[in-house]
Amino acid sequence: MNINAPAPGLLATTPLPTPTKTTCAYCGVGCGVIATPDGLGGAAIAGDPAHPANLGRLCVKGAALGETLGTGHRILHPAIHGVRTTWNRALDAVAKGIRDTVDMHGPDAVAFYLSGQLLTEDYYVANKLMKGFIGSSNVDTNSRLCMASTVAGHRRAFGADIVPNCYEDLDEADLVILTGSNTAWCHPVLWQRIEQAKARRGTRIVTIDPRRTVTADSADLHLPIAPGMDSVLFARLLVEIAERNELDSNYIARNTIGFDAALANAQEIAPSRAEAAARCGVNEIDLATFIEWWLATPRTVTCFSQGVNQSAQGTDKVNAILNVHLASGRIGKPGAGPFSLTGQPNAMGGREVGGLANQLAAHMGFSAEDIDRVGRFWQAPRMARGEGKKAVAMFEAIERGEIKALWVLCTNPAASLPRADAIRAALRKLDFLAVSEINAHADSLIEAATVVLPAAAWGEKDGTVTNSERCISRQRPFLSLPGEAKPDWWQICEVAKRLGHGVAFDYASPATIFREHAALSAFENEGERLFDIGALADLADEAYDALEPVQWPLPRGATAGTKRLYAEGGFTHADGKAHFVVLAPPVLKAERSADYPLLLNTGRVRDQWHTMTRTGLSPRLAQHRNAPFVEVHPEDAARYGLTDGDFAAVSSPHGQVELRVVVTDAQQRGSLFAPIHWTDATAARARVGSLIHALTDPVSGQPDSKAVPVAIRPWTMRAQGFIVSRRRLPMPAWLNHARMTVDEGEVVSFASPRAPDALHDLLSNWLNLWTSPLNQRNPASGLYRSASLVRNRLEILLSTSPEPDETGLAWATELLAKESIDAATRRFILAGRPPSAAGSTGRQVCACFGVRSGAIEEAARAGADSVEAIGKVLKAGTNCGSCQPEIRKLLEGMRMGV
Ligand SMILES: Nc1nc2c(c(=O)[nH]1)N[C@H]1C(S)=C(S)[C@@H](COP(=O)(O)OP(=O)(O)OC[C@H]3O[C@@H](n4cnc5c(=O)[nH]c(N)nc54)[C@H](O)[C@@H]3O)O[C@H]1N2
Ligand SMILES: Nc1nc2c(c(=O)[nH]1)N[C@H]1C(S)=C(S)[C@@H](COP(=O)(O)OP(=O)(O)OC[C@H]3O[C@@H](n4cnc5c(=O)[nH]c(N)nc54)[C@H](O)[C@@H]3O)O[C@H]1N2
Ligand code: SF4
Ligand SMILES: [Mo]
Repeated sequence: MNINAPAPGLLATTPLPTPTKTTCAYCGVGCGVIATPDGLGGAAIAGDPAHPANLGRLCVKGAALGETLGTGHRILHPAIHGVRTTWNRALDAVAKGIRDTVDMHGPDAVAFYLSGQLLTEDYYVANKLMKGFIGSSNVDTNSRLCMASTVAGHRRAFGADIVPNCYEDLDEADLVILTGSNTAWCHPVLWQRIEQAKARRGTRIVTIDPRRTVTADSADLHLPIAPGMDSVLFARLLVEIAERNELDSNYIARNTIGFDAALANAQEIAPSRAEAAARCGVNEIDLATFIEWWLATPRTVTCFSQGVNQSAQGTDKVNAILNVHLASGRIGKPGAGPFSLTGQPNAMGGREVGGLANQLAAHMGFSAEDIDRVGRFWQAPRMARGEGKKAVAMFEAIERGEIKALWVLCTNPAASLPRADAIRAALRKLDFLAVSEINAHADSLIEAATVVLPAAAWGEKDGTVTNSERCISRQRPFLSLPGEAKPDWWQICEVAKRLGHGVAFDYASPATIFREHAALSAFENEGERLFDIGALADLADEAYDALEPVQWPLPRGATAGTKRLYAEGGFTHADGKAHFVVLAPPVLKAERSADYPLLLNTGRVRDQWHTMTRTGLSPRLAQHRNAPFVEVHPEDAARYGLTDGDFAAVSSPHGQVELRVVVTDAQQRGSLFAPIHWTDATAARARVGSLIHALTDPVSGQPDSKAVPVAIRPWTMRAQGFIVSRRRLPMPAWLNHARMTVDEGEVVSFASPRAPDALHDLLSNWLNLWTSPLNQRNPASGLYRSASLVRNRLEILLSTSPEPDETGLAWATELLAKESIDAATRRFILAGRPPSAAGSTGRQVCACFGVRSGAIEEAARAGADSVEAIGKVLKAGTNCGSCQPEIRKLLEGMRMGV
């Protein structure tokens, strides 16, 4: 790619002619994708059968990547204070913002906030600029909210941030423990591998999660652990491994230190099985089963994710898991090891370059020796001397006015950081804020920005990512850059040049950056640092372009990657040993109180990605869960006067949201669950980040976003309704609403404490529907309809009623596709009723083939009583397979008469 070529026209219509192999934009599984551009700015997407992560599989988000391309939502030009400008002026402004701040307040008044969705090359130059040339370590990343506890846990135990195992171990395990991981929804392709192992070799699955997730539903054993108590469970496991003489004493003696102290500590934490079970809130028999299975199964993999990391004692939770694997020598072996499931596509790459504030670069820290080595390698004039501020502390420093200039790339702290409302206010206090972003509707961060820089998106970006199993893969471009968008690495280098560092940032391409990154990993590295990809330091441009997925370490001279580490010891601590870690007493750091009697747990749904700036563009993905919600246990619902389908206000000392209530016994008593995806761009009063406390883990600095004390109360809505529209509508902020993309436009569902007639009047005014001849008011039934047609096609349809009208909504959405609306249909529009509602009832289960629960139930009643049979009749579940667990659950529910 010639980055200095004049910007192409507005539309990305000059595709490369051939199918391009690249890597999925989403999760840390890092699936290989083959994208075939259609010449119109879109592309057909298929799984890459040759990629070791997925062997051709894709989950529904990956399969729908083609629906998220296009440029309608993109930022196409740089802007200063909201006014379009040239790149030159924009970059000058960023350089000036940084320089002025450094001159007046010193380098620590400047910060970068990065993202695990940046490519390694972007990350490398940002980290180099800040830590070697601006002279501060205030570079942190959203990985602080995601993987920081794992990083800290790995470093405490192993001496380096190493994932010792690989995906093949999931195929080869006999017991897979999934703790704090909703794998079926968040790492679906790994889940498919685990399910296949189950079918092939009878692998048992244990889920440890306070909620009975879809993952837990498909497991052989579910331990519904009390929030935060994981360390008690794993401490008890350690004690029983020792008591039953199942320790790997050879491994412990040869390769570790600190076992006796760790065992004594575990005995203190979990002195008896009964006590451990009680503290964890699990049945003692289930705990016994879990322990027996562990003892009986050498091939055990423990996968962990955010239920472990996002905790006030997250690092201890990680080490509790690592302790038992070390004690039984189950590490780095085929089918056996602890396995951190990474969140973002390149969280690992960011960790490799040292993009966290408490690392320097390439797995080096802030020892005098490391600072000197990196300084010489970079020929850096102004090396940072110590750790910088971790994300939460960084934004607190912004609130206090200590950090005055900030550059945010590829993340949205105004939605995803704890205390999101306060973060918004703090961002407005900055003297200077630059935002590199792709989506023009990315909530309000953009409004606060001094300079907005249009970035290259997936499909245009060019570089590398590393997945959960240390596998480096290429992301290759297959679309040209739209408008004036430019890759993040280019933006950073251009600013560096303007700060006077032209020589150090004179990169012709991502390949040039990658070679330097690889060379740094090998620089004066005699094996002290396992992160060594020296073999890639001399890659020619063509070889970089053609780079096949490869797992590090890959030191100079190596011809093949490394699948597993540490089976024979060789740890990265100076003494070569793994260190058992003594844990602090496990307690809930923020308890329930009279004012805030419940704990809010937050996380993900199957078909959306974070703040929905990509997945929100796909009609297929919008169907699975189409509006924000809060899950409540039936007893809590009764206690707080909540009804399924009605609204509730959820509040903490930091904010309030109003969400639709889902009553379910999958939820634990005393806890709530709400998804993180909806922001002010896609909804109103639903940004759960505004409720989250700033409580962090003392070692990793990772916020606890899984157990936040909150209150809940009914929020009475007298009117409900929807707007079906051909184009994106501005919506009033006072109205509780949620948007979803549909094939020919969007649907906004809404609810309000106002009466239906009053609300309908306000909204028809807002939407200019007064003059339309299509107006129907029916005070007796409370049903109000207004529509406008343009050239006989439906433009906007507004429907207000006392109760939600799912059937009417599904039907109205289909009307958008109609070429013309005939007289009969107009009558139906006004009556608010389709001629027949067959086939379109219930929620969408299979996003690939648009199959709803109603159709599945109908087919099941007609005899299709297995997932396979449903697949045969309706095709549901036969493409990406992501919905198979839900189909199974639906069928089981029917069998049990639920
Ligand atoms: N569909 C989808 N997939 C994604 C993403 C997405 O946005 N959407 N994001 C990606 C990213 S960045 C990440 S980090 C991963 C996250 O992947 P996961 O960690 O699997 O997802 P979460 O839903 O955040 O949380 C996992 C589970 O932890 C449980 N949990 C809460 N508290 C505790 C506890 O104290 N102990 C235990 N054992 N469990 C607890 C929650 O109930 C939840 O079911 O997903 C990645 N994949
Ligand atoms: N309460 C609560 N909070 C959480 C979590 C939780 O479970 N609960 N999870 C945490 C976790 S694990 C994570 S990873 C974070 C995620 O939180 P964020 O990182 O804030 O979420 P994203 O929506 O992924 O933000 C990425 C932004 O970058 C833009 N973008 C996409 N591609 C590019 C690109 O190539 N270049 C540039 N410059 N911009 C791009 C997108 O449009 C989007 O606005 O949320 C964290 N916050
Ligand atoms: S599992 Fe799905 S979201 Fe994750 S990388 Fe693979 S296709 Fe993408
Ligand atoms: Mo994440």
